[in-house]
Parts: sequence; C-alpha cells; structure tokens
Amino acid sequence: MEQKASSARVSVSANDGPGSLSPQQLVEIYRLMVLSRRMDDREILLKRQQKIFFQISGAGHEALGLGAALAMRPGYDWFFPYYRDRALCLALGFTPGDMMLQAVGAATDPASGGRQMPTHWGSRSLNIVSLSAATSTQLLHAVGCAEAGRYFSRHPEAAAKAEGDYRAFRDVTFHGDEVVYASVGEGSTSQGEFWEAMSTASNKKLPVVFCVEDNGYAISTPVEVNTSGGNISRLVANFPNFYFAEIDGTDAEASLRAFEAAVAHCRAGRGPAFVHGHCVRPYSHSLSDDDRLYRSKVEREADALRDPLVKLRARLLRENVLTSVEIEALEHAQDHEVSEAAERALEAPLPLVAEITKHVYSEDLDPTSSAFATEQAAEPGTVAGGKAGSVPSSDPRTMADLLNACLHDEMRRDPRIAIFGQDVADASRKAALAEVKGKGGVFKLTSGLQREFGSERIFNSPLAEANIVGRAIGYATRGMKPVVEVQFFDYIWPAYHQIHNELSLMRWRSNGQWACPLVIRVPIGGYLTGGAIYHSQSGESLFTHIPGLRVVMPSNALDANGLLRTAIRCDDPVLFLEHKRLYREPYGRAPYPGPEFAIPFGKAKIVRPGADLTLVTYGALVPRSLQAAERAQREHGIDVEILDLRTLNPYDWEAIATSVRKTSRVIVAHEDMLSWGYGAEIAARIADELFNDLDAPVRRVGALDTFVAYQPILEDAILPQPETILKAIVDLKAY
Ligand SMILES: Cc1ncc(C[n+]2csc(CCOP(=O)(O)OP(=O)(O)O)c2C)c(N)n1
Ligand SMILES: [Mg+2]
Repeated sequence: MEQKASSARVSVSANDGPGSLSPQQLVEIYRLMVLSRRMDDREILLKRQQKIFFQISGAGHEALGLGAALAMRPGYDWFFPYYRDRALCLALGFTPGDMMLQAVGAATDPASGGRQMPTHWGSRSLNIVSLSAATSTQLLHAVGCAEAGRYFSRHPEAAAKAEGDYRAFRDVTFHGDEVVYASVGEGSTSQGEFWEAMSTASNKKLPVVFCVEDNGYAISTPVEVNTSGGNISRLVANFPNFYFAEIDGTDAEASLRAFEAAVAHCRAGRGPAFVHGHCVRPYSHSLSDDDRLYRSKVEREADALRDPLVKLRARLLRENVLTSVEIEALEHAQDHEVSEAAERALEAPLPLVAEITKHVYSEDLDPTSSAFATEQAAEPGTVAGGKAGSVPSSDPRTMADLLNACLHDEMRRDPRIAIFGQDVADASRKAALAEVKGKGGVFKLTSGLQREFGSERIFNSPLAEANIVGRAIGYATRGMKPVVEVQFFDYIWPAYHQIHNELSLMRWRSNGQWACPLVIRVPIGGYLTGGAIYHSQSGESLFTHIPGLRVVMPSNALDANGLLRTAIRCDDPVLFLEHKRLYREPYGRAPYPGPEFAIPFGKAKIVRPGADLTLVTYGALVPRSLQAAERAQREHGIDVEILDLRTLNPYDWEAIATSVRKTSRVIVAHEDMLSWGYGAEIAARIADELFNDLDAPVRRVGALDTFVAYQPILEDAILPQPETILKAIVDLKAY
C-alpha cells in the first residue's frame, strides 16, 4: 500500500463528545468528501477516455461513509464495505493512489492486483476484507468475523502460530472490544443473506454495525419495490439486542453521531447496531446506466439539493468556517492530489499474464505434497479418540467411525477448529446434555464433539445453508478453521453462491492477500433405498468446475480418515463429499490409523490391478466396480484395473495415464448423471492426450439423465449398478 496521502485520518472522533463539530473538524470532513467526489469525477473522465474500464461512484454517500469511518478504528476494527464506500475507505487510510491503481487495473493495485473492478476494496493492513460484486454476501462474512474475534479474545491461546499446517500462514490479530462494519444499499436488503446475517448477529449479540446506505434506488428499481412499505428500518425493528438509528445520511455530523453511538453499543458487548442512512445518488448507478431513463426530472433535481457536498459547503459558508475563496483553494488542492494519483497510476506496471493462475490455490502449502504423505508411516494399533476410541483400534471401523475419530483428533490438536451446521451438536440445551445421549448430526458424524470440546467450538447453526458457509468464510479470514457440515448435498444450493462467488475466489481476487481455508463436509449420494429425489443427489462436477476449491470423495474408511485430516490441515477450501451409503457399509472398514495419518490430495489408488481394461471411478461406484470386475474375471476372463480417484480436484492424471497406457481400454464410471458429469472431462482428456494409446473409444458409465426416484425399482434403474458396469466392461473389451 502507498504512503498515506493527505487523506489521512482526521482528528474527529467519539472523544469529541456529542456537541457540534469544531470548525477544523468540519473542514477536514469536507476535504475528504471533496476528495472522494473528485476521485469519482476523475475516474468518469478516464473511463470516457477509455483509460479505465469501469466506474461506479460513491457520490451522495460520502457523509454516511465518513461518519462510519471516523467513529471506528482502522486496522483495529474490521470492515466489510460495499462498492459505494469510497469516502469511508479514504478516511480509513486507502489513498487516492491506491484507488487509481485499482481503476487502471495495475499490478500494484493493493486490493486485487488488477483482478477486480475498481471500488472492490481490500486491504490487509486496514482490516478491509476483500469484497466481491455480489450484493449482501459479505454481511455473513462480517458475522463470522465478529464470532471469530470473540472466540480469539476468549481463547487467546488459539491464536498461537503452529507449524505443519495452515496455521503457519494464517496470522491472527484480535482485540476484545473490536467492532465489525458491514454495509449495503437498501436494494440489497432484499437478499436472504441480509436477513440471515441480521438474525445471527442479533441472536449471538455480535458487535457488528450494519449500515444501510439508502439512496432510494437499486439501479432502476425504487425502494418501495424492493422493500415492503418502503422503509427497511420499520421491517427490522423487532430484532432483539440491536441499537437502531435512522438518520439523514447526507448530514455528516448526524452520521458521525449515529455511528459513535452504534460503535459504543457494540464495543460494550450489548449487541449489533443498525444505522439506516437516507442518502442520495446524484449520478446514475454506474457509468453503464443512465438514470434519466427511469427517474423524473423533479426527482433528480430534489436529490441534487440534498447532495452532502452541497449541504456541507453551504454550512461552512453560513457558519463562516471558510470563505468561498478558501473553499476553492481546498477543492483545488484535492483536484491536484487526484490528478497526481491518476498520472502515477497510468504509468504503473500492468499485471503479468504469466501470473494469471497465481493464488488460485495456496502458494504456501500444497496438499498434494509429501508433507501429507504419512499414509505409509501410520501405525495402526493406537487408540482413537471419540466414539472410535472406546474400542481397540485393531477392530475394523466404519467410515462414519473414522471420520468422527479424525474430527476428535484434529479438534484436540488444533484449538482453531470450530464445527457448526444443522443438528451437529449433541444437544443445544445444556441442561439436556447431562441426561441425553446426544444427537451429533443426522448421520451421527459429529457425535460426542460438543461433549468433549464445548458448545463454543461445536454448535448448531440456523437452518440456512448460506448462513453456514458465509459465516465460515468470515471465521476463516480471521485465521480460524471452520469444519462445517451441510446436512445433505441436496440442500447445498442455497450456499452455492457463497461457495462459487466467495469461498473459492477470496484468495485469487485479493491477489493472495486474503484466504479462507475451511472444510465443508457434505453427505452425498443415493443407493439408500427411499432417499428419493431430495436425499440422493450427486452433482460433484458443479463443484470441480470451480477453480480454487478442492473436492474430495473417499470410498472407504481409511481414505476418509486420512483425506479429512489433510483437508483440515491444508490451506485451501475443501468440499469433502461423504457418501451416505458408505458410512456404515461392511465394505472398506479399517482399523483406526492413529492421529497423524494423512493422505495427500491428487493421489489415486489402484484398488484392483488388472491388465485388460482400466476403470476410473470414485465414491460408491468403487465397491460396485469391484463387484463388476470380479464377475468380468470369473465369467468373461477380463482382467480389469480399478482406479479410485479419491480426490476429484486435484485428480491424479498420472495414475490414469499410466494405467490407460498399460491397458489401452478405459471406462470412466460415476454415480452422477452421465451428461455433463465428472466423467465427461476425464474422458475428453484421455481422448485428447492418450489417443495413440487407445485400442477402443473411451466409455462412460453414469446415472440416467433424470432424478433419483423413491420407488426402489426406479432407483435401481436410474443409478448405475454392478451389472451396468459389467456390461460396459464386456462391450468395451469386445470392441
Ligand atoms: C447478487 C447480485 N445480484 C445482482 C447484482 C447486480 N447489481 C449490482 S448493484 C445492484 C443494485 C444494488 O442496489 P442497492 O443495494 O440499493 O445499492 P446502490 O447501488 O443503490 O448503492 C444490482 C442489482 C449483484 N451485483 N449481485
Ligand atoms: Mg440503493
């Protein structure tokens, strides 16, 4: 980040008391407002000259943003602003130079290195967490951030650095009385994530200051269309524990006072705050919009009169704080600063094309590396923690047992792990916990964790999947390691937006400044009889298609244990898919391998060596493929080699290529629907890169292109069975 320019922080603060602001303070606020507006104006010019590529202004929102910034502590409190918060960011210490570097997309753009649009802020030193363009998603991150801050202040020992896992690269800072700022426009309050964030902040009395910057429009949609009754304050008024303020957001002093009171409420631990500022949007939504297409002239003129700059300028003159000549001089100085910043930015180095893929994944810790290859070294015979620990480990344990054991082990080892999700606690009501066995998840995978580690580290979430993943992102940006559960894969979709647009992107879009390594455990798949449509879905390719996200899908107890350990210790976000049918299957049981057993990602396993044909598969199709292979051998004399991929992103191309070169025939088999499934990519790559090694076309086996039905005869016909695989083997061998 550049040196702070004259946008440095003004000496206006809560300590100045509730009275009127001093002349000097008013002048400083006006200076920041002008600086912010001039930045917008200059960017608009640059956009018209095609020197920058996008512009969205903070015009009309300056007073509100300055009020918030000046009531809070940069680099101490935490910030989840939105794109209109230019004035806020200037007051926090983001310089005009930084902003211009964003606008031109320079390599030295401190927020994203030229990867994000301008005004998509981010700064590590200022605790401004990288924001996306998606409206309201960051509110849940703010909630998780506040929870993590509270956790660290109650458990400072958890902040200690540790070698050998993600903690080596995730530094933690915290303060007992820190406050989190999160802002949105009034239109964005229609998003479910807004309500989810408000609800959790209220319920947990979290120190989050929500700011709604109400300019009356969401692009062309007026407030009364988005908000029932036209006023968001009225709708949220019954949330418990909040401090509420509804103010004229074009008045800098009113804004500052409201935020001072809001911040005091939060710092005192009384709960969250909600500041609803009515402001204006004197320019169109962005340079791609023309508000004359949908706003009347009268309305636009009325807004212009409420422009915060116009109002404060008039006050400075009225109260003889500055003469018009002095105001002109002040404005000229800001123009000069903006011009200089623009000139410097236009000379700045551009990002290197060669570095496009940098920071898609952690550059620090590679989960495919030998650091995670303790697979061979592990010594069965130790006694496992948790449920599995009650019996000698030489007993074969189920996948469910060994996943539970891994969670116990890792929580014991790493105090930064927090587990939440629907019904994952043993019993939310502590009075009940003493007398009941405990729930511990609908599949009992988290059983006993709350009892051992307490309800601060393992607790039930609201029934809201975006809430689970969004908050987990907030936790992880603070250096915690959430290992959350989405109860059924079929219900992951409300969280897909958070996973696709936030979780997987945080590191890349912030050019490595921010990251949110965490684990989402998800029971997946069918073959359970009676699961029907909403408890049997697959769909892993919708996640392997997302850069930045690791996707794991073990087929047996031992792999599940070792891969979950790697998932938890690594520095990337991981989607950990657990096949429900395999949880307690006799197939693939194994003794508990000890608390250091890990398996690197991207290493397939040959579960059956063979010479005639390669079968690439994973998950529940591994045991089904083994059955088919045994019959192929017995009944047709075909010797099938089966490769269990174990991790789907990354996947082990070397293992696939080696096997295909040996057998020259290959089938890719999965439970998910055939069309556009995971096998399509693998099959295409084999056809592309191994064409000369093939003696037959690449075949795929998958489910019918339909949904999974309830009636077992339908389910059996829809999902691939050992017979389906056998038929493909025989056909392909005969080709
Ligand atoms: C999830 C999502 N949907 C749609 C958009 C496109 N979009 C960008 S800004 C915007 C309007 C936002 O209005 P409001 O929340 O009132 O904020 P304002 O721009 O008025 O400050 C829309 C629809 C988006 N960025 N994210
Ligand atoms: Mg708006």
